[in-house]
Amino acid sequence: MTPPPPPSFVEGLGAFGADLGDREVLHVGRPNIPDREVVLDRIGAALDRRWLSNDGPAVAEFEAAVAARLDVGHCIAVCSATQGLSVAAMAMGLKGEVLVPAFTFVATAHALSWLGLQPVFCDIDRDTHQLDPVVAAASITERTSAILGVHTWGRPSDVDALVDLAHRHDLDLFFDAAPAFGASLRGTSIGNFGRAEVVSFHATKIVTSGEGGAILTNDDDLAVRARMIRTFGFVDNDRVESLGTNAKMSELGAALGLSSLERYPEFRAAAERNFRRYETGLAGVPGVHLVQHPDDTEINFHNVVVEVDPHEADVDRDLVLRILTADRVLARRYFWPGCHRMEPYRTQRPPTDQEFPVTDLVAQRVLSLPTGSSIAVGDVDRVCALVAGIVEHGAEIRARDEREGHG
Ligand code: T4K
Repeated sequence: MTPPPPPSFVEGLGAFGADLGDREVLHVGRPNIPDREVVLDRIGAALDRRWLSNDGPAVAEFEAAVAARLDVGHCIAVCSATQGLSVAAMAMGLKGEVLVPAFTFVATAHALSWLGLQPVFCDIDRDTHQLDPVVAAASITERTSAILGVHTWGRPSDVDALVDLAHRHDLDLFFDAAPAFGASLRGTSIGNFGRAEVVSFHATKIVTSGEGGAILTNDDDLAVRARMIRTFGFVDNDRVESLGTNAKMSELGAALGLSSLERYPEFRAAAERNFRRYETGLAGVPGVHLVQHPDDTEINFHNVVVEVDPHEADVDRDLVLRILTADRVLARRYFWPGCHRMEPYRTQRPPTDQEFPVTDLVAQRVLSLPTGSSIAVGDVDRVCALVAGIVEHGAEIRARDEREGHG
């Protein structure tokens, strides 16, 4: 008896009912896990000390280690980058409107709104996906107090143009550097631009404290105010000198963060290895373009993002996403549909179809792919083969998708 022919590429897809067996689920944000013994030793030491928060030694050590690695004057560890952005904005005394890119994680805008500041969304640059300084310049009003640039995808934003713009209009400038730990521009590390920058140490970031972040600044006064606001406005045991919040990092978070930081070179190497593998694996796939980084920048390679051009690829991003997801490749369409189209912003100020042409286009096309130290080169090859197959068999997949009522 002749064996049955192997299933075609399309028949072998989970989306069309193929049995995937025990095929592994691939995540975009699987945490990089440092040496377990090292983490547990540090946690054990914190338990032994009976000191779990409030200016403990692990947080102090973590702050010093981050400041040293990034060559920045002050590091103020916080419980999340979102809280860090709010604390930094309050410490800077911002009022009124703050310019931000429409294409960012919604936390960038929420961190401002939480303080009663008005985020004013600006469109982005077509090539870099970063805040477009020309659009930002045109968005300045009498109420504008600051620009909040974002180092989207961990790539440094157009720092020079934003510094110049802020200077010319006497505005404050700070950066949401949530995904950009370890990135640099012409040899200067992230953390040293604007009045302050805020990185994230969330579980999905290259260096992690579980939840967490840090305010980085070379401004001594700002650092003092940020520390005070982070801890309810206290300046000593019983003296409150300002409005504040609780944005502290715990000793347990710092224990993980310190252990994670020590492994940064290996985590970065794994991320770069995967990035290069994606680069090769997707090179010949029509309409699938890997987002690169400017030549004068260094990045941590922890974000692998492609644009799917539906005209060249003959399939759109959402169909690629659906097929990948059904095949247990949990890619993500960050930051769809753009902050301007999310609540509460779309109700506060309904956007027209003409205002954010680049954000609207990019938000329809980008896809973040799995990477990190848990993703092996074989996993990257699996994702690349899937993406290539989806594009190659695009017409058949679209037809079948429509027939089965998903299209
Ligand atoms: N500004 C920007 C530009 C940002 O990108 C972010 C955060 C912020 C500000 C705010 O930073 P934080 O306040 O968070 O410090 C994730 C992260 O929660 C968020 O930190 C990140 N950006 C954003 C882009 O992505 P989700 O909603 O995608 O997370 P979730 O739970 O869907 O996880 C993503 C994938 O990772 C899933 O496949 C599950 C997997 N995963 C996740 C966690 C948490 C794991 O395998 N293990 C885990 O522990 O937001």
